[in-house]
Amino acid sequence: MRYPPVSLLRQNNILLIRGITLLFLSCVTIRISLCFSSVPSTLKALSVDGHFNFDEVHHAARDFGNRYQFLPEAVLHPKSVSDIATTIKHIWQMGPHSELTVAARGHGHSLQGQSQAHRGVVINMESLQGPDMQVHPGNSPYVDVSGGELWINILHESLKYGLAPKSWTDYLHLTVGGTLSNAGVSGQAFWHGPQISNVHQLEVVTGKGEVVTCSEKQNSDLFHGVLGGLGQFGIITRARIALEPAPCKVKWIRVLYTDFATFAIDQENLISVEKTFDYIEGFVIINRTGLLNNWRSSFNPQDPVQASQFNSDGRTLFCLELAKYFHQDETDRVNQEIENLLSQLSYITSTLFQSEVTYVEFLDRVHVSELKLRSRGLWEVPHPWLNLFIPKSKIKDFANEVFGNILTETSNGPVLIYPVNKSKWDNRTSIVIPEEDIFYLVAFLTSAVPSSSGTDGLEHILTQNKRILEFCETAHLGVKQYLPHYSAQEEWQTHFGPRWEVFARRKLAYDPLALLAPGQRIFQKAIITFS
Ligand code: ZME
Repeated sequence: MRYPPVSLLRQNNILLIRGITLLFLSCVTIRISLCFSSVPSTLKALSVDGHFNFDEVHHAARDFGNRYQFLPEAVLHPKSVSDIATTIKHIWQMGPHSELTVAARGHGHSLQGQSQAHRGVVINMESLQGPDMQVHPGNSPYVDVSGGELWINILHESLKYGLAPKSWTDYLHLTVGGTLSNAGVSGQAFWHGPQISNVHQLEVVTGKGEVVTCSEKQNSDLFHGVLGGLGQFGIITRARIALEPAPCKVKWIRVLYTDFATFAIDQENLISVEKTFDYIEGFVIINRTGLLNNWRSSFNPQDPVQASQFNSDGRTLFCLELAKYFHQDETDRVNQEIENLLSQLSYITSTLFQSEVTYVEFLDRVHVSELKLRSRGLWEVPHPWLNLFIPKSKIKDFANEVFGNILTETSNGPVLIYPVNKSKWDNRTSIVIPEEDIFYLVAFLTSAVPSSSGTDGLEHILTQNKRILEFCETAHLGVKQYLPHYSAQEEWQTHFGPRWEVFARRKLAYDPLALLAPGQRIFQKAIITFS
């Protein structure tokens, strides 16, 4: 490396801190008030449309991952964007003499405390009201939404106009700001790209408390930085999301393979041709039984005995999952197209399962699993999830080792595996992906379920995750983590590779005190105390 970027950043930080310190030293009264007033009272003095809560803060110390808990000092329930700007500007103006940091919390689905702020301020983004969701029909339709809006609500609102977003996550009870700070990947991503490739404009509150509208044309560096930016450059308060005409119904198809290479060839062909399915995913079946793994019944409750003829003999199976969208009056055409596409695949003939569901039923499918798991107390358990992007050229090596040697028993929760096209990802955004034109998303979505013996299997799952990561490392697979988590800045630099320089420059530009999203553990707020 030509120069150490961390020290560049630290140096710049110190320059900035010096400037601020001079300012404070010249203004004794401000300095005294900052030193001696407690954190809550300075926040209490702020005039906001919503409110701060200093007592009920425990929910904001938890997330879906259920593994890390850091209590914030306060939770802001903002009503307006200016509430967020006022709060951040206040903390920014306190300078490096306070340890206050700020985390935006959407629906709380981070996995390792990314939406938490230890002794800081958590902003409850779902409280943010702002202007109502506004659908704009026309030639290139879009919807303007709050950053705290859930995707499920956007679906229902846009459907009133016969429209819907193009690119999704598997689970829709997540906020717009949350998924756009990561990427937002599901079975549409091979064609439309991730959700961050389907946004026209953002409104962002930076780490200096400035409200900035940004797009490809306007403040484009901030726009690209924030997309996939892990919350490091600003809080997404509004977003303009691309829409398309929505289908009414979906043909939902699953077919099985015993040979991984055959499965992968079919997936790669399907994502590479022009006329193809609207949704392409896949998952691994490792000797499974039990509720979390009961894919057959969740797939088609009307037909509980489907595929029972097929005996896998304890072998690992690979399930290709496909969907084709259509309108009621297009049944003949869609059946013909599906038949054509399926005739080019090499799955085990007796394993074709088809069902027909509404578009909403299809998109909101994971919510069905959620309700089942909740009813059994299996939702609020630790989720030591591991998500990886793996270059196409290495996916066989990965599958052989991981599905052949490391994961030999059933896991609680799905293991997803499907390829996407890099051409649909914008390399100006902050997301880090492998170098190749096609790479796979592999997602180990494991739940640590308490057993009668009192253990929850968490340690075992963490050990397996570690073995998987260590294999990727030693075999030089060129893997990148999705929804990455690291504790040390050196590890983050390795994650970003040549993109670290841009990431660190953007941090200095938009959040120079490192107030935002401290739970990512990429940058640390420098705290200066008087001696
Ligand atoms: C905890 C749980 C996750 C139950 C079902 N899931 C999922 N199922 C299928 N695809 C998913 C998923 N979570 C993310 N993607």
